[in-house]
Amino acid sequence: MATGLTLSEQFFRDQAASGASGDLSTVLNRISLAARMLASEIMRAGFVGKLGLTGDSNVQGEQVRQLDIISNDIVSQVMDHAPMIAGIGSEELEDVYAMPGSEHGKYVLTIDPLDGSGNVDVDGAMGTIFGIYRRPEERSGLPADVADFLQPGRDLVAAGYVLYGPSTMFVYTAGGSVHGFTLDRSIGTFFLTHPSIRIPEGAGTYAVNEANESEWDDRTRDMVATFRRQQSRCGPRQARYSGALAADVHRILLRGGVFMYPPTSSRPEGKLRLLYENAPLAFLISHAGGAATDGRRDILDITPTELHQRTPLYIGSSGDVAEVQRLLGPGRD
Ligand code: P6P
Repeated sequence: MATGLTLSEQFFRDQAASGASGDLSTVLNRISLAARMLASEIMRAGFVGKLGLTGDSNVQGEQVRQLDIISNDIVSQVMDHAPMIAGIGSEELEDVYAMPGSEHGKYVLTIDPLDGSGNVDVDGAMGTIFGIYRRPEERSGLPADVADFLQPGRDLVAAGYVLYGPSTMFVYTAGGSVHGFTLDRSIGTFFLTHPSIRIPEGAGTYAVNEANESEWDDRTRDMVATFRRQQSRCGPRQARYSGALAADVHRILLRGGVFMYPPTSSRPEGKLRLLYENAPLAFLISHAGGAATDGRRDILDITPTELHQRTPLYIGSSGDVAEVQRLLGPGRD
């Protein structure tokens, strides 16, 4: 059985250090509860026939899997008991879910409840990605709506991800260091296993779906080829790509490197969503010494104009992200 600092104890240390009221700790503990519930669902999905497609598609136009619905329901149910959360912006919901009776909640939650769910029926890694914003003062008392969410990632108060892999990990920052916790399933408790994570420089992997090459512009094609031919200034890189953003970013956070989802001819704004994928991960990685850009701007400086806005994403070691930017050149329209 694991021992050491638990996730809840770390939340309260963060709270004591910042003199916070405890509301944020409560929200983070609720996310941890949802993560443990979802980890259990994922482990049993194969036995209880919860894999596979529902036959519907979501606001993203993507095929919905049973576990996508289950994960979103778990998040909504768990957050129903967190009156400090006024509303949820979820990948699975077209509009903001305004929490009944929580109009005075101090925070709003952005979340991709089960990122990479396409991996579920091949037993691949998946993740939950989340971000917590403070509501604008003037909106307190009103039902949450999209206006609460149109904030740049730099204004996040906390962000992180849960990784459902061979082990279940909870990796987050509340504005300070990035800490990683591993779930001891036997007692349902997350224990600190990766304190104060700093992303390595000059090592690691590059992650990109090279099957999209025919849809990239020339600069993108040449930039990726430079990494592939081991000719970037960053030195030799192995290629690793899992189809689950949280899993690829986790590898890069621990070993260094860069994840890329460039714009394509069919998706000129990129595939990944700013509010509940790119910005929370950019906030986290920046607190581990890394960087994230859309190819022109720091992800953290982009103020969304809509809930499901997409941007290109290049995220990882600062030196690698700078090299991507150099190779893409400044003059991108
Ligand atoms: P592609 C999963 O669908 C996801 O949103 C991310 O988790 C992942 O990084 C990306 O899309 C994979 O997209 O087009 O390479 O299959």
